[in-house]
Amino acid sequence: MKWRGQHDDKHAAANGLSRRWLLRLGLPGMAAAMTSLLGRAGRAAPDASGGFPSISAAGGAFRPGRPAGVPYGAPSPHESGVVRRWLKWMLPSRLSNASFTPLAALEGIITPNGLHFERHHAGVPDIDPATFRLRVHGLVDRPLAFSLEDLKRLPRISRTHFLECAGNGAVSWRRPQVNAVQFTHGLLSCCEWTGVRLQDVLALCGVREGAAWLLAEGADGVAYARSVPREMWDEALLVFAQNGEALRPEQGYPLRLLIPGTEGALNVKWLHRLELGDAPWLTREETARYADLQDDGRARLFTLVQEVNSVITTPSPENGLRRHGQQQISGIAWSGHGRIRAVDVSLDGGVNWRPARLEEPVLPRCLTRFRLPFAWRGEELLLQSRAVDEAGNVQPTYEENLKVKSARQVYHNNSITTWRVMPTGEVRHVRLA
Ligand SMILES: Nc1nc2c(c(=O)[nH]1)N[C@H]1C(S)=C(S)[C@@H](COP(=O)(O)O)O[C@H]1N2
Ligand SMILES: [Mo]
Repeated sequence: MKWRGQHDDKHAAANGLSRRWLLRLGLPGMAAAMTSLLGRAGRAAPDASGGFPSISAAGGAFRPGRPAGVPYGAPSPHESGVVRRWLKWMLPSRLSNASFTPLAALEGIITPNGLHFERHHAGVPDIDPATFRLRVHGLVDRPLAFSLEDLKRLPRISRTHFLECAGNGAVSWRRPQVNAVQFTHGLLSCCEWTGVRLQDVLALCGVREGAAWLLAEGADGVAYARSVPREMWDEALLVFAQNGEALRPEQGYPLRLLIPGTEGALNVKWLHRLELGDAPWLTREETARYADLQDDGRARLFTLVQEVNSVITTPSPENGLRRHGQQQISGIAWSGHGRIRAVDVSLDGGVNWRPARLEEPVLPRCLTRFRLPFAWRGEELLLQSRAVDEAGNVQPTYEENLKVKSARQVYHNNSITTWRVMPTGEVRHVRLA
C-alpha cells in the first residue's frame, strides 16, 4: 500500500505490523484480504498518507455464506445504484422511450447486457424463437424464409462494437442541460456481438441486378423500418448473441441488424423482414426523424456514420473528487470510421493538452478506454478530452461543430465536453464561451 513518495510512518507501521501478525498466524489470505480492503474503504481527509486509511478501518465476517447455485446471477446488492435511468421530460411514454447506460459506474469497454441502453418506439415485443422467420424478398431470384436454426448453420463471427443512438448528446447541443455523464453520453453501449453476415444470407437468395437498397423491418408494434444503402451490406451482420448469451429482449431478441459504427437507428431490432429494391423507402425514421435539419429548413438524409467522440467518465458529475493527491482520469473514446488513434486530455479548458494512455485492445468501431494519472491540489479544473481516429478525424469543439452543422440539428453531436471541477471536488457540466 505504499504510494510513491507519500506515506506517513503511522499508517505504514500499522499496515506492516498487522500484516506480519496475520502472516505469523498462518493466515496469508486474510492478510491479502485486509490489504485489498484498505484499498477501497477510504473516505479519509487529505493528509500526508495520500488519504489512505489506517488498518483500523478493516473488518470482516468470516462465516459461511449463501450456498452456490443461483440459476442466473445478479450483481451484488451493494451495487443496486448502478442502473439504467431515463429522463421523464424527454419522451412521452414508457413505450416510446430511451434508457441510458450508467457510463460513470462502468470499467473497461464492455457494457453488461442488463445495462445496455435502450431505445424503443413501441416497447419490447416477445418473439418465440421456434416460430420466428426472417423473410427475404424483393429484387432477389429466390425469396426465402429463414428460421433461427437455418441462420445459425451459416459461418458465425463475433465482433466487439459500440452501438450509439444518433440522439446521444442531443440534450447538450444548445446548452448543458443535464449534469450527469449517464445523460450526456449514455445512449452508448459496447458489446461482443455474434451473428452471420448479411451477404451470406443475400447470396442464398440471389441479389438481382439493380438492387441498391434494402429495407430492414422489425416485428415491433410500429414495424420499425430503415433503408440500408448497398455500400453498407458488406459490413452488416445479423446478430443473435450479445456478450456470449442470446440477445436480450430489449436489444432485439431473437435477431437484429448490426452495421458497425452506424447510428443506432439503422440497427433494426426484432428483425423479421428484408426487402431489396432500387431506391430508399424514405420511412418516417429516416425522414421525419434521424435526419439532420439544416438552416434553410431542408434536411440531410442518411448521415449514417457516428463520428469520432470521447468523454471523461472519471472524474464526472457522478464521480466527484473526494481528496487531494494522486487521481486517475479515465474515459472512453469511439469512432464509426475505425480505430481510435489518440486521445488528448486538457485540465485547463483546451489551452494545454497531454496525451492519455490508450488501454488495449484498441479495436475498430469499438469503445477504447483511455487513462491519465494526475495530482490534484484542490484547484479548479476545466477537464476535456479530444479523440482522433485512424481516418484523421479530430473531435471538434462546439464552435467548430456549429461551423459545419446547423444549430437546428438535433442528432450527431460529437462535440468536446467540459467538466468543471470545483475546489470542493464537485464536478459540473459546463460550456466554454
Ligand atoms: N425494431 C426496432 N428497431 C430499432 C428501434 C426500434 O424502436 N424498433 N430503435 C432504434 C434506435 S433509434 C436505436 S438508437 C437502437 C437502440 O438499440 P438498443 O435498444 O439495443 O440500445 O435501436 C434501433 N432499432
Ligand atoms: Mo436512436
